[in-house]
Parts: sequence; structure tokens; C-alpha cells
Amino acid sequence: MNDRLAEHLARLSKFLSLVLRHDPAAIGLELDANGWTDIATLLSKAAAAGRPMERADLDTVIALNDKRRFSLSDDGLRLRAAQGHSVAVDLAVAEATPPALLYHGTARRFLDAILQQGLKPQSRNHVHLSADTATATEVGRRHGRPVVLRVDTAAALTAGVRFYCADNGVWLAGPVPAGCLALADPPAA
Ligand code: HQG
Repeated sequence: MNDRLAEHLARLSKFLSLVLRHDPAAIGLELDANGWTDIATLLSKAAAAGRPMERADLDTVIALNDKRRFSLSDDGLRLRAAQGHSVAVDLAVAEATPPALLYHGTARRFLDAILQQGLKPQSRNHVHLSADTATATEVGRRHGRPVVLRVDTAAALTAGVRFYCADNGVWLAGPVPAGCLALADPPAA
């Protein structure tokens, strides 16, 4: 893939994230209760709003997306973001039993507040957790100098936290109390 195409597809992926997670109204779109849109409607609304997208590019973004951010319905007719929403949607993913430890990457400047207040979903519907520290470090880096927290999921379950695994394997949870958190071991040098 040449650089121009890669850039074009990255822009399309960002635009889809905006529309399917945060602001469907930006192109006059309505998501259903579970966050799905009909692909034909998405294409026509995007075109009408002056942001036309080619079906082939959409298919490439869905198939090649590094984090599998977008999920197709079984019949291939509908699309949704796998996670990351701020608009009210019910992903209708079943509660799942998490591994003993999950990880949350954040910026160092948020650490004191998190260790006092616990992890909050902030502007999103859920707290996002990773199954490994490498992924969590990258998530944290988006916000600044990264630091990784370890979530004791047994303690969190006892405290009433519910865990869900999104279509793309990202773990989602309700607010996580500070007592279930500890700094993860720094990666081996
Ligand atoms: C922090 C990306 C102060 C939290 C990623 C985070 C992820 C607190 C920030 C997904 C806090 C929210 C989500 C508290 C939490 N006090 N700060 N009590 N509790 N925070 O972007 O988890 O690439 O909404 O640590 O890979 O960083 O978009 O959440 O730093 O999976 O597909 O508040 O977004 O996925 O930031 O990232 P975000 P996140 P995509």
C-alpha cells in the first residue's frame, strides 16, 4: 500500500470512529440501540454530508484495521464500532470472566487522582483495559508519559465491577475502585 492510500485510509478510520462512537449526528446518522448502522445508510448520509466514502475503502478499513475497531454484522449489512463509545449504546456483549490481571495504561499526571478515586470511564461508557502490558503502555502513551496499572480482577469482581470483552478483545468495565489497582511491574530493561 502506498503512503497516500495509507493516509487516506487512516483518515477514513478516524472519521468512522468519530461517527460510530461519538457523533453520528455529524452526518445526520442514527445508530440503533446496540450501536449498529446500516452500511448503505452510512454511505449515503456521509456522501450527503460532503464526506463521501468508497465502499471498497470502507471494506479495507474494516478488514485491515490494526485494532479491529469496527465490527460487521453476521449478514455483512451493518457496521458498528467495537468499543470506545461516548454516545449511549448497549453493546449487548455478555459479561465475561476476565483473566486474573488486566492492565490500564494512562499518563503519569493522572496517577495520583486514579490511585485516590479509582478508574473512571471519563467521557466514554466504560473503563478500557488491556490483556497485556505492552498494549496498555501504548494506550497510556496517547495521553503523555505512560504508566501502567494492574487491575486485580478478583478483587474488582468482589467489589461488584462487571467485565465485558468487546468484539475486538478489548476489556471493558464499570468504574474500578482504587483498592483493586496497583502499579504494574516496570517492563524488563
Ligand atoms: C484517565 C483507544 C483522572 C484514564 C485505546 C485515561 C483504548 C482518570 C483517561 C480506548 C481517572 C481517559 C480508551 C481518574 C481514568 N482521574 N484520570 N479517576 N480515571 N482516568 O481516551 O482508556 O485507538 O477516554 O486513565 O486503545 O485511554 O481509540 O480512555 O487516561 O482502548 O480504538 O482518563 O481508546 O482505542 O482517556 O482509551 P480515554 P483510554 P482506539
